[in-house]
Amino acid sequence: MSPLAVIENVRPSVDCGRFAAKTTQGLPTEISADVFTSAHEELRAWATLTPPGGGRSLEVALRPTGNDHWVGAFTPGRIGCWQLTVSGIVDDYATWLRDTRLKHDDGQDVTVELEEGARMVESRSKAGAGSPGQRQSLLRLRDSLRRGSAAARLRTAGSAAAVRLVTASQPHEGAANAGPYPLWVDRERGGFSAWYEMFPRSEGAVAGASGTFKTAARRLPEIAAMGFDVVYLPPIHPIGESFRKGPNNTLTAGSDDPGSPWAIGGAAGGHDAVHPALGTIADFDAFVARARRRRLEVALDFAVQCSPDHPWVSEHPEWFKHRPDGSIKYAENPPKRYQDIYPIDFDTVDREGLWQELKRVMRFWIDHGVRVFRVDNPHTKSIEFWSWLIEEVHRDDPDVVFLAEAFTRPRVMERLAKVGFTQSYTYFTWRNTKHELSEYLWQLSQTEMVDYFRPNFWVNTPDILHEYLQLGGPAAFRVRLVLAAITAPSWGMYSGYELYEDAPAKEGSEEYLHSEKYQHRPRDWSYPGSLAPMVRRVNAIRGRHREAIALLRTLRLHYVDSDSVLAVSRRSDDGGDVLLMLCNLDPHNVAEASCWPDLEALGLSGAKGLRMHDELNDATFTWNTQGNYILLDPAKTPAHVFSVSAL
Ligand code: Z3D
Repeated sequence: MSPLAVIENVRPSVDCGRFAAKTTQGLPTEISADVFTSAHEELRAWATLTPPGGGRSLEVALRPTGNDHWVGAFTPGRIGCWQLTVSGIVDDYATWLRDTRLKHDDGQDVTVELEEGARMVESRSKAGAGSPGQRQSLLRLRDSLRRGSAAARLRTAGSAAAVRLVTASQPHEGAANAGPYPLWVDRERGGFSAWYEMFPRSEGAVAGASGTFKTAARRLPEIAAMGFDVVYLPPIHPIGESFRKGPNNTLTAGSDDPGSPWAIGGAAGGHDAVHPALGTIADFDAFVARARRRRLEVALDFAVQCSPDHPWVSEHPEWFKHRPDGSIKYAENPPKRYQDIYPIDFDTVDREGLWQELKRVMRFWIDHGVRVFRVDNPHTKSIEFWSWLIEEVHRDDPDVVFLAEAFTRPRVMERLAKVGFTQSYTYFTWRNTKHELSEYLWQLSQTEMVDYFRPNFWVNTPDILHEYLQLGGPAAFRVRLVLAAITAPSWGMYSGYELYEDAPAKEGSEEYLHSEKYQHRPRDWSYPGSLAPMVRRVNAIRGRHREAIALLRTLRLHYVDSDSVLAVSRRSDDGGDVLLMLCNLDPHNVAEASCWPDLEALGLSGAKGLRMHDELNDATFTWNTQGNYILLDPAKTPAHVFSVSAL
């Protein structure tokens, strides 16, 4: 009996298979494991992938890369939940062949060994694994292992045809198996997306009057032209009047103030209604249809909370926690206070009723063509609930994408990803130095997080205008644009960014002055110096290098002898497409530096020199394999985005 192989560290997997790992349709997915025995047997290892709903499994051979590590790859075609199993088996024939050759080369007599080989081949023919034809071939091989000189017999035994024949006939009974591990496959948008956030009520707003879905739709062609594929709308539902917030987060609103869209619910309805000022549900459908014609998907906000005027507050008082005096405490996300909304009690006695209603709401919007949801503050709600909801929705609609707006502790953000969120907001906004970015990119791409946590890098949000942007001028906006869009598979931008809006509510605040969260902000998009053309150029680079940008695990950092220049490469699985981005993170000063590209990391080990085509600035350079001089003037361009090839 051969020893049973040991299998460890199967990837992608999450917490030993407790949660599904993630990958994306059409994206080469690496499978790896450590497979070994205590002794020196030759092994074979392979992965079996069972598609969603059963059906024919795929078998992927794994190859050893040294140190008992085995690697293979497959490209999933179907979305949904696959099952991954890794198997390993002692390859008796290969072990026998290797040892017999060694003895023979050493001058030892191998007559008995050759007979052992012949018998092994014979027993394979009896095991009956193959076709009658294969059995015949095995018997012929057996006979030739008994004829001629030892050298000739060993040559026959080691021929490619013989090895293939005997390998195929090996029964799998003695194999060790690890798994199955669930592997969730999303459609492309789950793993590769460019988001644009806009408040529809601002587009076409005039003094005191809201913009509408109709006026907002006029903006869609420009959003599409910038190269975005998701247009995300903050809540579009009726807004409460009780405790409505006024401009600049004041606690009293004037009669013309529209209130925060996240204060959901009023006389006109709740989560399944549209704000009358925006139009009707038919107008919303038309907006979705117009977006689709531009290849834009509409993403809605899923914010589980209620204005005091929401119908649920009177219809389902048990869904809220009441204090001894009968009042309900407003919601918080310390230190932030949301005085205009009530939180929902996910542990209500009517948990079933509440959860089903929330699922119904989501289904309502799915039926209106919405397949992407940005989930508001999920970390202040029940993780169990999200796990349940996402599974329920994915059962019928595996194409629905969930973005978690969780800005909290790492473990909580990771858990939300594990229970099914497709993508997550990140700390990117607060990672501005070379050291911070290097560490963060390393963590997201080179640790096990890459198996389940898909970062979406936002350059700004209505809640986050980072000091870097407040103080850095247009150059800072260009820097963060390139960083987000080139280093992350998914990125996002909140409107106004292209106009370099940088005024904070007050010194030291990350909130915008005159924030659009509390008032209409119609904008003049025709501003001559707008960043829009550069956004378009950067998104176009993404479009030309989809796989390299979507594949986070091949991201690498490269050495540059300057603290203000970051060098990051992105690479397709087969190395056929390689990008190297160099970015001057200092928006105020010219950077002069030298870069030593890590050729092995680029998959270009043997190259004598490199052809560097800068797709951002349309220029071509020749690099050597040592230090290469670069100069980046933030007043002109903060970065090179090179498409790299060997000379
Ligand atoms: C954020 C939301 C907005 C305002 C608050 C207001 C609240 C409710 C927040 C709560 C979650 C999420 C959103 N981070 O904009 O806060 O900023 O002042 O009280 O109306 O809405 O939903 O991005």
